[in-house]
Amino acid sequence: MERSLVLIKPDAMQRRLAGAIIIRLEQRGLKLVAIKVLHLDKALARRHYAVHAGKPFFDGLVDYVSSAPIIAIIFEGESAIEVVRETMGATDPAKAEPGTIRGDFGLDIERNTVHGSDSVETAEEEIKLFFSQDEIFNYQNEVDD
Ligand code: IDP
Ligand code: MG
Repeated sequence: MERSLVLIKPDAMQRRLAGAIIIRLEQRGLKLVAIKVLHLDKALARRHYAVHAGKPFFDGLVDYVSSAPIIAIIFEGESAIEVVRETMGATDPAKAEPGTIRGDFGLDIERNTVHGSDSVETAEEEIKLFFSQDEIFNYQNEVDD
């Protein structure tokens, strides 16, 4: 079973889209196993996006994701990483398919509403940045059977 770290980014929180986004991911069959509201400080924002350090958009991205509270969620399920990425759509909302979260709600390539892990390895690292073990829940959904 895979896990993906999802962030509901400041632009979505500002527009009260958190519920609409969570519903879409639950409806794909993903199980919510951890969730919290937090205000990222710049140090954590830089660590989370470390792979983009040095790119022209890095400083702006760090300012944006630390500008207001966000929600961090762990979704679990079969192929959770791919399912989340498909449901989010392309990075640039203008290129994302209609019906995807970013296609429907994204504002621009930076303020694109959600984050989802891009591989099993990055998911593990990202989950450790945001959650301790006792904040992550193991439980069965009856529909799983
Ligand atoms: P992803 O979120 O689809 O994995 P990445 O390329 O990993 O996309 O970029 C991380 C985040 O950085 C994006 O979600 C977006 O918020 C921001 N970003 C990516 N490319 C640009 C850009 O060209 N200008 C401004 N912000 C960008
Ligand atoms: Mg990425």
